[in-house]
Amino acid sequence: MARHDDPGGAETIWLNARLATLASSANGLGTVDNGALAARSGRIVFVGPEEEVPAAWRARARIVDCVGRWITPGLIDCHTHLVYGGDRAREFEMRLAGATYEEIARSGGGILSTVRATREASEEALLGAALRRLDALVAEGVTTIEVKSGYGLEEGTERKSLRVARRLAENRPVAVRATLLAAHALPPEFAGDRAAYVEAVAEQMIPALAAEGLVDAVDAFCERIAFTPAEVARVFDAARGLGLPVKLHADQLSNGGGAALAAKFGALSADHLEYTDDAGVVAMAGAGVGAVLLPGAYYVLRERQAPPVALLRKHGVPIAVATDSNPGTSPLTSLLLALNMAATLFGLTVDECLAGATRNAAKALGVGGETGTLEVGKWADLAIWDIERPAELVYRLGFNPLHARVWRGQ
Ligand code: DI6
Ligand code: FE
Repeated sequence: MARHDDPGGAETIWLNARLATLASSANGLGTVDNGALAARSGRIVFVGPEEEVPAAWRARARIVDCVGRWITPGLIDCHTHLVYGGDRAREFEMRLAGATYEEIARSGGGILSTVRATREASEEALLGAALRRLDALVAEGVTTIEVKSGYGLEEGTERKSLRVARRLAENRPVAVRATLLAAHALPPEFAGDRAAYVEAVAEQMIPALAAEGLVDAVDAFCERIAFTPAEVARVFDAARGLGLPVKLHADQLSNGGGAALAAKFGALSADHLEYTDDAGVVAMAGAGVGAVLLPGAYYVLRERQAPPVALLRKHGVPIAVATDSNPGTSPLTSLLLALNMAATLFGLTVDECLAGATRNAAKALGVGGETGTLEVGKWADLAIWDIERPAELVYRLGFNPLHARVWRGQ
């Protein structure tokens, strides 16, 4: 178990805790029954059995008695579209009346209706709406979140959305990874000229927004109703040329070869994957691409084909779970509910769900060296839970057992 004989000691020590470290070297959740965790300067400096905490540290640190509560890594929601204008409640009613998601999208609703609302909204209005959604996630112990643009589809609104993503981190104690998803849908101005939009994304938007420091990764939606593999490849070439990592909405509604495409570009993750086949999973495994499962969208769209969990396990692909929080297919702001859905609808185990919202989610964002497990050297991002056993985090619906959240040791 990780110990640390650092003479610098600790600022805060959490004692009398049960730990689920999620360390990859450990089995299962990496549990420690009579555990303690210590932090200094926002980093974990000790994690392990309580009796191994250096006595000299205890004398000087702030002590928090956890009274037997469980500590997990702070949760990570590694796939959200949190910044958008308006809502799609009317479309929800249309789908209840029988319209399909693809029909609504093809008739100018869907993503494009949110694009109109997002273009019209002020930056302040977008920030205010996104903060309300973020607060729901933070209240469940989320300490890192990914936020995609993709409801602007022109440079100004993509910039506005990414700026809001950055400002979320200034307004709340949470780490935000901002992802440019300009290749989310074809904007109406380019309806007759797909190639010109793809060129504008690759040649103008990615370089300009990256130069402004607004882009941590580039994403695309590879689908019949969105972009072809060749179009995505053009976008990814531009991103990789600037040294930006990529990720992909892959094989959500049909098998379009998205998983293999993500593998070809060494993507951080391929997300959704309902229709991914064996060859796609093998390609992901070979290229070290993580899987991000999004059961909220599967549930809302009443999909019938679950992602190939058995294949992902067989080939050792790390599985993450996220909310996909977005106004159309996953108006979900509970990562705990996403975990329950991943277990109930996709058959993930409790251990897989918890790894999926911590260690593997960090990997899917390229921040696995910094957060996602309780290990010495990582950020002291913690969730402290009023539960008797970790399965409670997955099994309940609509109940939040968070006792406290710690971000960077605070
Ligand atoms: N896949 C999704 O499920 C969302 N985006 C995507 O690429 C849907 C976004 C929306 O309908 O607004
Ligand atoms: Fe998405």
